[in-house]
Amino acid sequence: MKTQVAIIGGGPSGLLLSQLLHVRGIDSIVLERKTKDYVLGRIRAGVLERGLVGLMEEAGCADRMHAEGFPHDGTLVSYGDEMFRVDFTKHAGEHVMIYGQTEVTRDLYDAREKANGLIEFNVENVVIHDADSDSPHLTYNVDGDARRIDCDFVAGCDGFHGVSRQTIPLDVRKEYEKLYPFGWLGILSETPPVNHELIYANSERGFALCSMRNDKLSRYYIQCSLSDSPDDWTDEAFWAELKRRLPKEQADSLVTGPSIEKSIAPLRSFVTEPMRWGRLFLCGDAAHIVPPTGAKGLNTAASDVHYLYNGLRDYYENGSEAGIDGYSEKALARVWKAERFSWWFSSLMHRYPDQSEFDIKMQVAELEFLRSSDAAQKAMAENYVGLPY
Ligand code: RFL
Ligand code: PHB
Repeated sequence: MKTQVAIIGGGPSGLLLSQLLHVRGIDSIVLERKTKDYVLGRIRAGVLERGLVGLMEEAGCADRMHAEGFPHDGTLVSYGDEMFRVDFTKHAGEHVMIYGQTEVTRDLYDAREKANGLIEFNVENVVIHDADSDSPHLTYNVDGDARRIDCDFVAGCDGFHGVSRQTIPLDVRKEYEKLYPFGWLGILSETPPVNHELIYANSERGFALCSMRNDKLSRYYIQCSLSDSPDDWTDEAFWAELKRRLPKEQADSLVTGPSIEKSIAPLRSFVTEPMRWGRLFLCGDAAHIVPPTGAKGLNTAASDVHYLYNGLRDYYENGSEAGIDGYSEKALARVWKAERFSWWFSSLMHRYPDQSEFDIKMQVAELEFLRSSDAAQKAMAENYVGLPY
């Protein structure tokens, strides 16, 4: 087979890129290791920046998001029984959109199918060949069948555990990583959210987050030990622990119910440089990971897609290589700012095993500064709604 852009990974980055290219008449094929149901079964992001909403609009996939999503103008931050609000509209002139990654992905799959876009599922052994030449190709297997795609460019949208990043030689690639000594235990439950906006809670028992997907579906997280397994946590134990970490008023009004999903995610900050090697371009989690505090993962994947899509457009429409040549530098400049924000917000909100009493005083002082300073709230709001592309 032959295509202009071969895309490895049928997660949100790969599908969004494929659909945006399609709108501009640029042909692509998406290769996905899992099934569509598996990809849609992963419960992940819930907060979308304006930039991602704009890309979904440009891709022609935003109707359901605008009908069913919930714009949020601010968020709540609590510590102990204290709570304050950071107003995004007032401080940054923008809101964020509450709409699950699952729904974004579903809308993109629907659009690709409607356009007869080719997505190969259950692919195995994807290998990228000659990425540093002008004519790269991919080989892979489906049901034991050996296949090949010749292409102009390869987009590595295959997440943290994919093959694309590993294809860049070690003497070219530099990786930066920070691991956090805790994880997030998350549950989804068919209960009304405790509050109409998100609550990020710093408590002496550890971090908690109250989020949602819609007015009947809640998403809650608590900081947990890395050695915990979801099976260690009954629903009752989860709800009891969450209540202990919220201000009393919120704990008292929390509606509990059976969980319909329960999982643990480790927290990691990770960046690989460069994000381009020859005709291979890394996008999204394939190139970087942020801890979820601040909801930057999917949104940073989207900004990569924006830069790559525009670079490829420039190449095919104007014959210019300037956009693709500048891709890695431009994408990384924004990636590092999202890394900083996620690291800062994680450091502010969690309990660390080796934290001293002094460290805890510093967290409280910073939370009180954030509560009382317009300048500090503006800095947080600007980052939370998303820095400009
Ligand atoms: P994905 O979603 O991992 O998709 C990559 C796809 O590539 C496939 N794949 C391969 N296909 C073919 N061949 C191979 N060799 C392959 N190897 C892998 C995989 O099966 C998969 O389908 O990466 P992508 O598209 O870059 O998207 C990134 C986002 O998924 C991620 O950044 C966010 O989910 C992070 N995240 C959040 N981001 C936000 O912006 N806002 C949030 O509120 C937010 N909350 C979260 C999150 C991530 C979480 N977890 C579990 C990590 C909450 C959680 C709990
Ligand atoms: C979510 O709803 O899953 C979510 C929201 C905000 C975050 C992380 C995750 O910072």
